[in-house]
Amino acid sequence: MTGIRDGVMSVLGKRQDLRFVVIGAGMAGILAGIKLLQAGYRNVMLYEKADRIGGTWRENTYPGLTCDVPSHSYTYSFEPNPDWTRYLPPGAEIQAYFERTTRKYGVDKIIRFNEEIIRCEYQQRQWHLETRSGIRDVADVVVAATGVLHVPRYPAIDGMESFSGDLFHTARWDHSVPLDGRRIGVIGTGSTGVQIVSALSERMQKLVHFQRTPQWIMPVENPFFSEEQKQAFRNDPELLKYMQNEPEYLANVERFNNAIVEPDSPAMHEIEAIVRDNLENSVDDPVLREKLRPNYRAACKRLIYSPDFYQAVQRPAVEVETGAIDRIEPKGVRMKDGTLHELDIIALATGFQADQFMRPMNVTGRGGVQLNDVWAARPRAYMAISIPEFPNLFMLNGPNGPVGNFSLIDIAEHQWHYIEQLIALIDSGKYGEVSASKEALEVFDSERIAAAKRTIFGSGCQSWYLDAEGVPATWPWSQQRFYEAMSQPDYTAYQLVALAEATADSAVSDT
Ligand code: N01
Repeated sequence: MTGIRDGVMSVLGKRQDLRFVVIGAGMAGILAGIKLLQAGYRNVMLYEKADRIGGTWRENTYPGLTCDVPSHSYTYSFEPNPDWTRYLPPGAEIQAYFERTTRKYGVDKIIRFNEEIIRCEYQQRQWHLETRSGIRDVADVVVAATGVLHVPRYPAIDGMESFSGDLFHTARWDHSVPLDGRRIGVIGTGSTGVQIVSALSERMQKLVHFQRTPQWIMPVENPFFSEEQKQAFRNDPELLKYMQNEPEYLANVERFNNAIVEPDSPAMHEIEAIVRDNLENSVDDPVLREKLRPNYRAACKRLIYSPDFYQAVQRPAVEVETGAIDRIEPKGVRMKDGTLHELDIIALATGFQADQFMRPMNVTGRGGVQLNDVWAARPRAYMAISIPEFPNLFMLNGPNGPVGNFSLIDIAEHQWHYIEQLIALIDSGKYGEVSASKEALEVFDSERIAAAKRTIFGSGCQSWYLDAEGVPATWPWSQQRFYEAMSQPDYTAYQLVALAEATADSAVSDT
């Protein structure tokens, strides 16, 4: 189908009047804004529900917040940063990096803050959008960059409202609440809970870590970059480029990805041996060690990288509570065995509803099709990017894309490379509507599901990677296959409606 591509490339730029709306000003939305401006489009608007950019890095500010991807790899490929202070970037530095980059590329001038899109409806060949405050907009192309983990999941524990201290979800950390020398309970042992416990274990008078399921912990070092090193990065762009694409890190990511899709590979057995040794060698007390030992395979849940979690849980002020929670009472957390943990603060590190994506936005596609109906069983999209009957709407970090211990920035950049080729079809003036065909999605999704069940994520544990039917909601093939898939769309998988035809149809529906 290169004919389609060649044909449209020759007339590129014909429709520079195209109106783009990008939903969300987190990492992916900012990327879309930068790329659209760089491509020469001037009619671009980003809508952001909050009062600042940053997405997950704006919302999460809990103590210890750190990205587990090395700093220099957690950057846009076109915007290296010589000033990272540590091997693993602290959340506040990532937020500052995105704010700086947004300004540098002029994206800050095209964002409307405090405007949550609540309705997005396809009518007469365009998307009609409405924000919560009542602003209306019309776009030719919508890029949904709404993020994956943005709706906090609150646990169903009785009595939460009765607690007399401070209780909040970790993505809503209340910084007005003093911490030092007080008693805190942290419920949850995902990446978030582990980072918080590690950060607070020496500050609290008492810290109870409520662990429903233990986690495998991958050891990692997190050294500071010296002033000399940062100066060298500033002086030498080649060195900085090297750091961004550090061969050892890239090889590790590739090995890790291959291990995920081949759970019985030597690479996966190697990962298992490392985390097992970490547990055996780091935790002295045999009773605590057994409490911390998972009964499922490493990397089945998202693998946790931590330099100091095992040290933290062995500090005198820390207690790992593995019993079942009965309820929350005014004074603290009551266990099923009757024990009461008296606390001043309870932090709910209980994760996110990972299947929401654009929702709760009300999205209506061609012919009145409702996204909520299409996604009733599970969110699906061809290549994680396009949904049949939702033309000219493309997703960054959409459902069933790659998730794991690697940079989502890299994923979003590859996805953008793919999306811009779809936009070129619309921009050419030849095609009025571009969306994946139903047949292509069916084939893609059935192959994806079959492969996903064979990944390590499907090896028998509970995690946010699993969809409502227990199938890993991820890209289940190699990283290489993802890069190849994103290099150029297979246009035969798309329903392409000629502009003339789409316009005629909309004229009919107008009458
Ligand atoms: O959430 P999670 P998270 N009673 O869903 C427990 C990214 N991230 O916020 O395992 C008791 O992983 C639940 O227990 P169980 C990263 O992608 C990245 O920690 O279901 N416990 C689990 O322990 C990560 O994977 C970084 O039995 C309850 C925990 O809450 C994703 O965010 C840093 C419970 C939830 O774990 C989500 O991580 C931080 C209940 N009723 C986050 N309900 C980086 O470093 C739930 N739990 C890049």
